[in-house]
Amino acid sequence: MPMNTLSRPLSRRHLLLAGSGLVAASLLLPRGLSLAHAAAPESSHKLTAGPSQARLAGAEHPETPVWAYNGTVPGPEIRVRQGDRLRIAVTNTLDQETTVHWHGIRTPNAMDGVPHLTQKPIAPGETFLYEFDAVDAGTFWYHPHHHSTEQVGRGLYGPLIVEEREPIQADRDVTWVLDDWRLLKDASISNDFGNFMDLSHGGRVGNTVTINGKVLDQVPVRAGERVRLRLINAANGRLFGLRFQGLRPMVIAMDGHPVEPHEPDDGRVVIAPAQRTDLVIDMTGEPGSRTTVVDDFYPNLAYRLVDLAYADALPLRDRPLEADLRLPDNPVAEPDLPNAVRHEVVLGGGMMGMMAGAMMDGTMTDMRTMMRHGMAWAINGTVAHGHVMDPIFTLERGRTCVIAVANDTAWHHPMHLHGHTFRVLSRNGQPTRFREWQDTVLLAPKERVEIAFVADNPGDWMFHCHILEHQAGGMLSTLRVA
Ligand SMILES: [Cu+2]
Repeated sequence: MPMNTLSRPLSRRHLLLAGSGLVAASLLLPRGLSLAHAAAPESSHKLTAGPSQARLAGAEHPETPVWAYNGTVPGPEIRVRQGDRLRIAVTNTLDQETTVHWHGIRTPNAMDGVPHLTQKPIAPGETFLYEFDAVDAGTFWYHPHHHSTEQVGRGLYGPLIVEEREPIQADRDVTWVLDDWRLLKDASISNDFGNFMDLSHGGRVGNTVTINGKVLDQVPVRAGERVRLRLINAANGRLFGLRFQGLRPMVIAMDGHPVEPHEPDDGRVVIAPAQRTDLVIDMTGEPGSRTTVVDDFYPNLAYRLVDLAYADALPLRDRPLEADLRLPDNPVAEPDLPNAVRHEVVLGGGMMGMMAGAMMDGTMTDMRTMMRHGMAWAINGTVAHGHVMDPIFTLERGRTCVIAVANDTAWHHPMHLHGHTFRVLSRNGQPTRFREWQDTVLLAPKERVEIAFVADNPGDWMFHCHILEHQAGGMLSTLRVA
């Protein structure tokens, strides 16, 4: 006899839900079947993309004309609690079309902000309402997915923080959005976006690095305090390798998702374009002292990013807090590896690569001709033009997929998958230590990486390099979940 679900004995899961109410219940429902419309607290926001001015480089330099959300770089920090329903009205006052992509958030496909693939771009003067549930807690960000090299490069981005229902203990929760800019002598932005040099090499790397839209000399800290520092790399092409001299930062989340708390390899926090890293740092220095944060990702180009300047006040505590650093898991489906379908993705092209040619607009095209058309990269032998294309493969909904990605180029590529969060299983055949959840995985030159995820979010999803010039130069693809 069929049983009414309400008459079933309560499972542990139901008991857990009973304690946390309907909001939590909506988190565990299959995607697309959300009760949250009725139950979740709503969080409404307005973003207006348009021209503005920002004092990026300090008082001794003129203001820089930028494109910004609500007039500021970065745009406003949107901060909600896990399970909230976000309603964000985006108005376009630029003189070109735009969209907004909610990077790392597992939204329904129609809310993913990919022009022509998931929505009609927002025309100048128009408003589009994005609406989705914040299913996962963590550090995310938002940015256009249309003409990204220029729109992101001129300052259109902002942080989106989803707080855990039970956050870890810290004295302060601080966000640093990192970016770099190519500024001319008058502090205006060099308008050589998408030039072929950047596009075929490492992307657009600037000459001015900002934290939250400003070149900073120092940030104030207090001896003895515990800071949760959320790093977001919003740069087009620059990778960061941060050393917090004299301190021992602990990585607690990658791309927003919890990871076994650990010290970064070699004490250096590497963060590629679009990636996020949450750190916990105990400020163990003396009152009145300073310590330096150095970025030495490019070894010959190491520089001082900023100083941490301790207040003269007595230490907040004698020794570091003993509170647990582990964040609660997000409701991401665990990959079923024994029954996974496997696919291979090969990244090719770029300068100093071996690629002879690739399929471009349906025709086999040699590298020289590709370059004449301003294209330089391929995924599985195909150069992508725009966002609408045949998927490189189709996944059955609910099935686990393992993708073996091989970087056949001489360059770094942070590869971003939309709509899903994956585990990074291995690098060059060696299992990863933390099987970290990510939405953007960095591949070093010639590196091979395996990722795994449950294809539980239906739609056509981008899988692309987040060095925005590589994306513009052809390094993007889609995969379909049907
Ligand atoms: Cu790339």
